[in-house]
Amino acid sequence: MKLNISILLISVLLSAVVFAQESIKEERTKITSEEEFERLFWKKGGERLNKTSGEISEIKDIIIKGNKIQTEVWNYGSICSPGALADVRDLVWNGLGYGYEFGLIAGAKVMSISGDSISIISDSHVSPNEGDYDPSDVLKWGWLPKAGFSDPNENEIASFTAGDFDGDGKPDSWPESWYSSGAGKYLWPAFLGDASTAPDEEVYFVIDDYTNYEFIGQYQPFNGDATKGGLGLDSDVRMLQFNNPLAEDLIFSVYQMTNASDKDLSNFYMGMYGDPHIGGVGDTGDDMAFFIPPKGELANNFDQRARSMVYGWDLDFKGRGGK
Ligand SMILES: [Ca+2]
Ligand SMILES: [Ca+2]
Ligand SMILES: [Ca+2]
Repeated sequence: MKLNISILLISVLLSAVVFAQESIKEERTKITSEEEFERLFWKKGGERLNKTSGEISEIKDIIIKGNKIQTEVWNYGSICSPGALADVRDLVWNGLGYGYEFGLIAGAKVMSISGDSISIISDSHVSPNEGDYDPSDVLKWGWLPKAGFSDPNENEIASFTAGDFDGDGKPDSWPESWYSSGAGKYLWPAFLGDASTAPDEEVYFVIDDYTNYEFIGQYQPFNGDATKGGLGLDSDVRMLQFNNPLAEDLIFSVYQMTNASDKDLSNFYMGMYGDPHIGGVGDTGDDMAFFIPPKGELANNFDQRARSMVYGWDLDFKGRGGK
């Protein structure tokens, strides 16, 4: 099976304090038909995107605040980044910072050209001394954003609530290609469609792992093409926020990943790593974490719906400076 699509839904649960929500939200129209989606994005999944590789020049970020969580998102798979949020853009932990970095990781065991079994892993770590980079620490050997999913003249990732500050009818961070001549306006490629459950904020971007050249001499995902490395993975990425009281302290990260390569991937894993930094810089020594397994002795004390979950906490329930 060449096409290997998997969807990962991760909830990041953070306790929160109320902050002022921006009350002005422009009315937006979303794509609701399969035909319109395919016109703008070609066919879902498959080989639509593998012509171009992700690029360093496409790296952008955005601060999202669609509910009680305000955080920074980078368009190569990371939520937060080392040192970027610090105590500035954080309204959850009372000025202590709450995220060093969260991000996407995917890997597979494949057969090399010489017949050896090798494991290739693509990560989104921002810092060269934590993630995979080329020897000069410049090119990310992992996830990078593809061009075409935001306005090339804007610094922000496209988001559902993006402003139209120049008044030209196009939300400023959206790419020109999202204009629908049939609808006579720009349409948001909504994940959930135009339903009552539509999120209050949504960001959308597309990434690939083609610049992961660590094993390019031993494994080429696209036959005869040594310019593309990694596993040959494309992924649509969405971050969703709902202002509903049931979900106001959650961010949903949805990755729709496609094996766009010429080869099968039979031994494949994907997931998310995270460093929640609970209590802020200087109080990370007592950050704790646990995984509640789906069943067994360690799961018995937990409600069924709480299982298969990773969570973190601060050991003494106090952050830096006693906060
Ligand atoms: Ca505009
Ligand atoms: Ca701590
Ligand atoms: Ca502490």
